[in-house]
Amino acid sequence: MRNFTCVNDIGNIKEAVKKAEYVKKNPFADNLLGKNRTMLLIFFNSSLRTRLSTQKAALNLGMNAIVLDINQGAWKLETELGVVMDGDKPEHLLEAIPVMGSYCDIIGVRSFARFESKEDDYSEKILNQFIKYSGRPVVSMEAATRHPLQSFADLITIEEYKKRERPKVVLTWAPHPKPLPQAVPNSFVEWMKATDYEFVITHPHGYELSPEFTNGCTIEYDQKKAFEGADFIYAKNWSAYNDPDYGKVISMDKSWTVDKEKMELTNNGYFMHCLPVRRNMIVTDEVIDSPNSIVIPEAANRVVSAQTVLKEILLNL
Ligand code: AN0
Ligand code: CP
Repeated sequence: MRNFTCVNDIGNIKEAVKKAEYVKKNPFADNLLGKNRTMLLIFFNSSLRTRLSTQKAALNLGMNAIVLDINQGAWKLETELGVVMDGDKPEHLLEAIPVMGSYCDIIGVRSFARFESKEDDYSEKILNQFIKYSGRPVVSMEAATRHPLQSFADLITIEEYKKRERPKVVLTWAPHPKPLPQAVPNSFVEWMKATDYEFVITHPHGYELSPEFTNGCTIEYDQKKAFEGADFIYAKNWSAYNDPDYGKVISMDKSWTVDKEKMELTNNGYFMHCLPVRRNMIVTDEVIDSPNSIVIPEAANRVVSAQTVLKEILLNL
């Protein structure tokens, strides 16, 4: 593996889960692999889990980690090509990226969808510039369309908790006051499609995700019907994908909040969410505080997914 930006980069998914299980059981087995190597983590957006778990993963592999928050202390970066730079941005990505590459061996990048242009977001304009100009392996720490380190951790978590070979997994939209990217659900769909699980997506009309991701998936507009017999409920809000509403909140329908009554329709199912989560919008206190909520072990597995990925990249440097 050189870059890690989507499910295809991980190769065989069953082997990837086995590698992750090994990493989880033996977190310091490769603590010399990253000796004298530096990982640079670049954040264009806020983060708690990704920031900490990816650093922890790098440290477990013996790497040094440097973190840069682009919006706090760095020069504002121009991202458009061919513009006259007479505005408020003193530096262009075209210089900044290779300079950052010269200081490290692996680059992690977090750059969310900006919702200014669907085409720019869905062509992964920023992430691809890092791949093109940094000269280094690039790891997506949530880009415009995907969050693969999260999805890999989600898969590892489902494999740990599943009680039957082919569990029923349901991705449900839930309400949220601010527009959020489609990256987490897109990515989750992509990883679930790579398994042999029974997988169902449920959301209100108008919240259809890009067919590039959901092609071939079962979509059920009746949330309660979707929940019936589910082993895992994966809740997430996302903003509209379809034009003319791209990037907008078109409904905050609280009847979609995950509550106890709906969880009772499931097969004693587990509740999952990538976090951060807004309580009593996405999910009631009662559900997230219940023994069936596995959001904390899910977040803990972010170290495991990151370490498994970084180890593969280091082995191929
Ligand atoms: C982000 C999102 O929905 O993509 C990050 C989730 C990991 N969430 C927020 O911005 C609240
Ligand atoms: N789940 C996740 O990526 O969380 P952060 O945004 O806090 O990194």
